[in-house]
Amino acid sequence: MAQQTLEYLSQDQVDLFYRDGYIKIPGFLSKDEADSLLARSKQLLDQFDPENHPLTKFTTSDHDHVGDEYFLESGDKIRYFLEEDAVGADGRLTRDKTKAINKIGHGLHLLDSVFRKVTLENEKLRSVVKDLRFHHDPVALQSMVIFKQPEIGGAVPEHNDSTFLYTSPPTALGFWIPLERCTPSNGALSFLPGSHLTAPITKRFVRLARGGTGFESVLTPDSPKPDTVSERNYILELCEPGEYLVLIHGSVLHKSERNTSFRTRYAYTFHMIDSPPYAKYDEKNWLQPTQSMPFPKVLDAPLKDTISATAS
Ligand SMILES: O=C(O)CCC(=O)C(=O)O
Repeated sequence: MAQQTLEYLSQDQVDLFYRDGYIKIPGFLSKDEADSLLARSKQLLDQFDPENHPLTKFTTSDHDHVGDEYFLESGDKIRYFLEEDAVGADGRLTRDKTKAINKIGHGLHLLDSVFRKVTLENEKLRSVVKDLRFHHDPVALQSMVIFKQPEIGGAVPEHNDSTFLYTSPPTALGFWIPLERCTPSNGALSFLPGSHLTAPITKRFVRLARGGTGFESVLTPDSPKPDTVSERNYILELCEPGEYLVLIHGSVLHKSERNTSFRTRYAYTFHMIDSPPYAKYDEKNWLQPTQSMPFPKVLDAPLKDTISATAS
């Protein structure tokens, strides 16, 4: 492929992304933009009405996932998901509502003007997408604020995003923006660099025919052997609010630990996938586009040459 003219990223940044499977882009948001996302996140928390909530819990662990309608139909809505430890045996919140929410999702990028501006109405973001050439014709399919509440903010176990947003071939790409300081004790993200090249997608998160959700194997006899590396040299990425936009390859392994501190750790994240004919997104995925709200395209026109989302 001929060397392209880059609009925002440097060639070193693009190369680093494809080498490590993630990259931190410094200074992507202005302080005002980061502050407005944080302020809007707090407003949304204040608007939460616990009395009219099914008290849904969310976890990315390997156990059967929450599969209720409140979760499954949240793609084109702004819905609130609670920390597991924030609900008592009596089904009532064990703490103030603003300290009980694990995340808000999954249609912020479409429905909320503050998040929409940073996600879909952002020329800089389009330039990053074009420079990366990970997708031909990307769509933004989900967005969320992740809260990591003090003392109870649950760990997000090791995973890759293409397991949860599966296309054939895998094309998920994550965008993650810290809205508050991320420290070793409040659940900063950590990554296994290069794992997108060695750890195949082995399973996908699906809607089950009997209702609810679960995991299904995507291994075939031709699949590369699962990663057998026993030593996991995870890199912990500490950061200040709004300091970075982190781009996360859909196959790179990453995780975050429980928030054991007294401080919150808010982050805004959204994901893109490629669209047909470059990638197939099927009806097994938990998140489904609706007629009134299809997944929005990110670029005005598809890109011709891509480096490839499917390098792993
Ligand atoms: O924000 C976090 O702690 C986890 C985020 C993450 O793993 C993801 O968005 O895939």
